[in-house]
Amino acid sequence: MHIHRVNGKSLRDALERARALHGEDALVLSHETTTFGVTVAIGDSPRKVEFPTVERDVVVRQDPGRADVARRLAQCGASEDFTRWLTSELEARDARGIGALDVAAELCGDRLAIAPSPKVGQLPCVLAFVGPTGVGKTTTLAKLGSRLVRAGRRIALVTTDAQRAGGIEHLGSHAKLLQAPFHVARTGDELARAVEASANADAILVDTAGHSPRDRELVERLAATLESTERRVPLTRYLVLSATASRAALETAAKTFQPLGPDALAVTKLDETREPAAVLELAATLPLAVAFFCDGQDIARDLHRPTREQFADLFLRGRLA
Ligand SMILES: Nc1nc2c(ncn2[C@@H]2O[C@H](COP(=O)(O)OP(=O)(O)O)[C@@H](O)[C@H]2O)c(=O)[nH]1
Ligand SMILES: [Mg+2]
Repeated sequence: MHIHRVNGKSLRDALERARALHGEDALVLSHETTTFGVTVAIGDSPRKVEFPTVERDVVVRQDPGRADVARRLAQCGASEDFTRWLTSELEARDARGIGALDVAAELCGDRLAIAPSPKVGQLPCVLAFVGPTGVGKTTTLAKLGSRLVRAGRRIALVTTDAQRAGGIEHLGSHAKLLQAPFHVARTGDELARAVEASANADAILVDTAGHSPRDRELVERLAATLESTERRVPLTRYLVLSATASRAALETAAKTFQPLGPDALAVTKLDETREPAAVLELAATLPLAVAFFCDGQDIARDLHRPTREQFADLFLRGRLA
């Protein structure tokens, strides 16, 4: 693409001269006010672009760099509020042209709070995974278990998901693969006993049954169970949410599991969507830091500690780089 600069007394004047000189297909890249008037930067582009008029086109006001950011946000399913916030921040920073994307990435990255790594210390720490059904609680637990084992940690696995058919077997099969002790805890007392029996483990990973928003009672019971465990040993509650869930479902889940007092978020299924903005925006607004990003079913590979760059990539490219 060739870039040409065209001057005019005003923006309208510069645009009209640019159109006369370079035709209807020319792309307006940026404009700036100088002491002599207005200069517009024009690119010869093979693409057919609508030539913006001064009165109506946001592209002129925003510049193509900002328009590109807005288009990327729309593609990843960002809300109007978020898009408005980000583009107004770009405007406030006078970020334009090819620089706009870099500034947008920085602004998105700044919205991520990163939870600390699981504190594996002197006492066995308990790491519990809670959340709606089918979001990937058991899988994420197994991924973290696999990572801890590879780091030379001793782990024990406990499931409280004993009512549902297959709940025990699912975690049990992971325990077998990881060669880790495995306990089933149907009550708070049984969970306490499982924790006591795992005194020589560095980390005790606790799986829970998924709850629907209507299961308030079950959530409260689970909250009480985890609370009684926390009185004995350090406990971290990970709220697991799927990137494929709708904005409404995510908000409901956050509300439903709020009484459990989650400490951090694990975001799963980032490989299954190109529109992860709903879960990202929720992560950016909840007072909860993100502990893990998951992007696949491979237990040994698809668990990542989040970075600001990844968070920005998800907003601006729809996927982990
Ligand atoms: N593509 C993909 N699938 C996942 C991911 N995490 C979990 N799953 C799959 O989602 C399904 C439900 O996972 P599961 O761990 O049983 O969910 P739970 O009901 O919350 O325990 C299984 O088929 C998992 O393999 C992920 O990050 N990406
Ligand atoms: Mg499960």
